[in-house]
Amino acid sequence: MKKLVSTFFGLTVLAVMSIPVFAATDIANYSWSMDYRVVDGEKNGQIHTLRDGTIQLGGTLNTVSVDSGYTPITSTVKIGVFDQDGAFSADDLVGTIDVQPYNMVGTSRTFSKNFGWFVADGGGSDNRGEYYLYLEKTIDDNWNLSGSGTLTSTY
Ligand SMILES: [Ca+2]
Ligand SMILES: [Ca+2]
Repeated sequence: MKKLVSTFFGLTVLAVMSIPVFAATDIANYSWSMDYRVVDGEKNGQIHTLRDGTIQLGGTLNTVSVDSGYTPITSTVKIGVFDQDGAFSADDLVGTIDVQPYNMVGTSRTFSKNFGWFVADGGGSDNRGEYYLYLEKTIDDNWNLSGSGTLTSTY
């Protein structure tokens, strides 16, 4: 019985390990800083072209400094990933993640989220999407932030 279990386990490990052989990943690096309430990656020209696939966002969010009048509790940052969709239709939201910065200057926290499989442009022409980050707080809480990380597509 013991032998049967270990054999089965061995086969499972083999199956899992074989997956990366067929997968490739596009990796885009991003960075931003937020002194007010909104950072629009599209406006800032940070557009990342990735193949259609499983889209993942990972990174760190740094608490950089405070301005006078800062709130005791930091406001949550909603980070959205969008796919540009041309001039005549709204960009498509891939997904969002809420991250609350630590309320201490000089600290940083990490985050990651898997948004699942995403097909850009409704399955259009080149099997690629043009992605950007859009970050927003509900108020300017006078905490100044920065962040960096990767946006990846595994296909
Ligand atoms: Ca500020
Ligand atoms: Ca697009």
